Amino acid sequence: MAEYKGLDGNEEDIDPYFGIAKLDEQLKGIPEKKIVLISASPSVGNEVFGYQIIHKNITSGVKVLVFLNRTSPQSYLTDMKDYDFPANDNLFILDAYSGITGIKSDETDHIKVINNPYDIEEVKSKVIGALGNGYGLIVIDSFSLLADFFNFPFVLSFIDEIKNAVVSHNSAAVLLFTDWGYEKENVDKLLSKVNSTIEVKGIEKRVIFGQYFAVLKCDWVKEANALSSVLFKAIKPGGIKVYFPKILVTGPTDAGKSSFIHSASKDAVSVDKLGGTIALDHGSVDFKGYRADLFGTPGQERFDPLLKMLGEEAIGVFLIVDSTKPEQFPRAVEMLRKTETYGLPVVVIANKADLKGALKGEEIRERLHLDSAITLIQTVAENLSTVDPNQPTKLKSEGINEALSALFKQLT
Ligand SMILES: Nc1nc2c(ncn2[C@@H]2O[C@H](COP(=O)(O)OP(=O)(O)OP(=O)(O)O)[C@@H](O)[C@H]2O)c(=O)[nH]1
Ligand SMILES: [Mg+2]
Repeated sequence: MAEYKGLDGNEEDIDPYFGIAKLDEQLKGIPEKKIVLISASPSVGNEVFGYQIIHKNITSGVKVLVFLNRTSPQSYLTDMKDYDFPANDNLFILDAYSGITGIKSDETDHIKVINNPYDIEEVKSKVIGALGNGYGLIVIDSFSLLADFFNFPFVLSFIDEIKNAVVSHNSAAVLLFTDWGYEKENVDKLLSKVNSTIEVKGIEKRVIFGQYFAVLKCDWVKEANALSSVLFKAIKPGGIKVYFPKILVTGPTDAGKSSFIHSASKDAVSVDKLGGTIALDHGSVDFKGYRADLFGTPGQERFDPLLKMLGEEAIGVFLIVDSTKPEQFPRAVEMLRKTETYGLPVVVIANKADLKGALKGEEIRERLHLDSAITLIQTVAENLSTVDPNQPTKLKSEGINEALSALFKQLT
C-alpha cells in the first residue's frame, strides 16, 4: 500500500481504503483482516461513508461486495452516482432487500439476490460463502437493520463468523451501523468485537448545524484515542469533505483578496463596486478532500465597521498583502486586530510578486515582523497581460494550492 500523503501529496497517489481525508491520514487506510464499524447517531446519515469507501476501492482495483438490506440495488447505485461515485465492474451486491419487499429483482453478474432475507441461515451462508470469492472488502449496509431483523445476540455471533472469513481470505469489512437506542451492553459487545469504530454525529442545538466524525477506537494505530474529531459535510456530488465553515480572507485595499477567493473557488460571489469590495466576498473551496468556505473582507477603511462581524467565528485567516506596497503592511496587521482574528492560524500571502518592485519574501517577513513559524506564500497573476485594474484577476494555481495546504494543515 502506498503511503497516504494527504495535503502534502497528490491525491491520485493515495492508495485507497477510506478515501476520506483525515481518516486515511489518521488511520492509514483499512488493513487486511480488520473490521471497521461506522457508528452513526440517528440524526445523521452514514451511508455516504459507505459509498465513498466503496468508490475509492473499486476504482483502484479492489473487488468489493456490498451486503444490502437498506434499499434496492437500483436506488443504491443511483444514490452513489448522485454523489459522483459511479459503479464499475469491481462492485458486487448481495441483495437482501428485494426479498423483503417482494419486488422481483433480476440477478445479474453483479447483483445476487438473497431470496429470503428473514432466513438467518441463508443470509449467513450467502455472506460467508461469498467472502471466499476474492473480495478485498465487504460493506454491510446496514448492520443495524440486520440487528433489527434478527436480534443482537445473533448479529454478534455473525460478526465472529465474518471476522473468521475476513481473516482467512485476507479481506476487510466495513459495517454501517446506526445506534437507534440499542441496549448499551449489546452495543458495547459490538464495539469490543470490531477493530476500529468511527463515530458519526451531529452537533445539535435545536437544529443540526454541523456533523463530525471521530475515531473512537482503532487497534492498528498507536494513540488512536488522541485523534481529534473532524467536522465534515456530505456534498452531492463530491461525497464526504472535511469541512472548515469559515476562513477569513483579509488585508489592505487592492491587495488581491477578491482575486484570491475567485481563484481558489469555483462559485465565488462578490459584492463589488468599480472592482473594489464593498461588503464581502464568498467562495467555497474544494481541495484534496477538504471543503472550506472563504469570506473576504473589503480593504477600504470606510468599511471598517463591518470587519468585526465578518471575522466572527472564523477559524483561520489568509492575510493578503501587496508585495509592492510595504507602506500598507501596518494596515494589514491592523486588519487582523479589527476582524478580531489575531492569534488564529494564519497564512500570509504576498501577492503581486510578479510586479516590478515586489519585495522578496524575507524582506516582507521582516517588515511585517512575522514569527518564523508563520507561513508566507508568494502569489502572482496567472497572466500579467490580462490584469484589469477594475477587476479581480486569476492567480496562478501553484501559489493558491500551497496557501490552502499550509492553512488546512494548521487547522487539522
Ligand atoms: N499584477 C498583478 N495584479 C493583481 C494580482 N492580484 C490582483 N491584482 C489586481 O489588483 C487589483 C486588486 O485586486 P482585488 O482582488 O480586487 O483586491 P482586493 O484586495 O479584493 O481589493 P478591495 O476589495 O478593494 O480591498 C485588481 O486590479 C487585480 O486585477 C497579482 O498577483 N498581480
Ligand atoms: Mg475585494
